Amino acid sequence: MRQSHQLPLVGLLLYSLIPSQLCKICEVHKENYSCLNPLISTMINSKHTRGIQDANVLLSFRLVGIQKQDVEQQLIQHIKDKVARKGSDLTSGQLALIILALGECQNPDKKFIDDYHLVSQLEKKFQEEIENMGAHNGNPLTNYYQLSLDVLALCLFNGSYSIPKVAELFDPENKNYYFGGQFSVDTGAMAVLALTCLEKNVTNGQIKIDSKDLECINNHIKSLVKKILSEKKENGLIGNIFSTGEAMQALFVSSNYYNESEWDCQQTLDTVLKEISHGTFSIPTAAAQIFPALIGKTYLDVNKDSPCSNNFNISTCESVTPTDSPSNISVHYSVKINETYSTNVTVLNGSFFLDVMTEAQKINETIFSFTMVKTSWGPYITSVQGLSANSSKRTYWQLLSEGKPLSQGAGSYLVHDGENLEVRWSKY
Ligand code: CBY
Repeated sequence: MRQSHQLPLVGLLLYSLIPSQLCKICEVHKENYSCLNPLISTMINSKHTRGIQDANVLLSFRLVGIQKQDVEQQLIQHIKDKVARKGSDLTSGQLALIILALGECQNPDKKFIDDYHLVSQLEKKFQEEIENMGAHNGNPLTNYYQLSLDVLALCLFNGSYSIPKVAELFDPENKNYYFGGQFSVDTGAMAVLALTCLEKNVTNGQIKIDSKDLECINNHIKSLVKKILSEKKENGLIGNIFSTGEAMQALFVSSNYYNESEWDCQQTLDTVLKEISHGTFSIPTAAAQIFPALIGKTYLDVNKDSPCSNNFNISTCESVTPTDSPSNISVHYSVKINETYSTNVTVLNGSFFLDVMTEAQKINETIFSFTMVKTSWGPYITSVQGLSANSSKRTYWQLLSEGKPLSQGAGSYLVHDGENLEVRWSKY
């Protein structure tokens, strides 16, 4: 009895031996905020597709302090409608994002979180993820990126969850951090944010935790940070351009786990700014996910009790639409299961991967038929030739060009004349 009472104290003591958070944050200076205008335009002009992207955008608006009443009200309304219409169909991570977005800073939408019992719904969905792992060879219903979002939201909004279970699940060697053997920086970064939230709640006395679990969580963070840093590229990006924002957030909150010499934050920032000027963040979710880190914010700054800020004076810039010459291009398209089925497809210059798939389907409805669902990143291909992706079996349709996996989805990858495109039945 006495001993179990001492355990949390030992944990606290252990934690206090770790050097205090140095908070190494590099950020875009106020006078250069105009470099961020393309991101704001993408988010504002997002035409509000009523998808989960609205939650990503609202969270980003509130976290960085963009107050644009009309846009914000629309986003909030869409999110609320979505919860009311298909609350129980939402995936765990979607619900977690909605809680983070509606609950950030002092606003009247908190009542909605309570009225719809969103936090207890999330507790239930998180539990279902864990149960699915038990029944399906360690595979969650969704993925570890979403499980991390779940833990983060439960941690920030005082939900309940089992800490020893979280410590066990988030072991950095767990296969769910990897897709086809490749460490997923997005996933690792989100896990670092979630685990750091737990760690912070221990230090500020909000939760009590067994010293063994705390040590375990500290070790997980340390090892995940190492894996994230080992995905740093020569130009400073971490993973790829779309994971870099979240990796930056993870590195901001974990600066006592690595040396200053291990990461040149300014170089990363400069490369991201260059990509912004090239129009790389044309998807609202992409813009929303990169933005917080650029002004030194992280998802751990989500705080239901702090006043909402206003940092940006918005001059809505119209987005530039590239002028496409109306010429045709021709590409080679293949579907690979065991056999490979191929065809040549002619599409307009400026077409996306999805347009090629649609054209191929017109050529042969049986061989090239496909289905898709809308996600916050655009269309996700769920089946080809009637063969469906399945999370519990870790199967999916991978998109490739010249034999290399793409880092964009079917709705945003621009195809080129003479290119060899492929959708391949794969395991991750
Ligand atoms: N979000 C999620 O649940 C998604 C989490 C995520 C890690 C996500 C990337 C990162 C993020 N920031 O949102 C993710 N992708 C996952 C988990 C997955 C797997 C989805 C299945 C599951 N169990 O949930 C899976 C199958 C491994 C996967 N991604 C596949 C693909 C390919 C999709 C092809 C198709 N069938 O349509 C594709 C195109 C890779 C390929 N070459 O086949 C792909 N993903 C890409 C490119 C991406 C990036 C999108 C970038 C872009 N500009 O479009 C990504 C940001 C993301 C979305 N995937 Co996945 C990763 C990156 O490049 N940094 C939570 C929810 C609430 O929104």
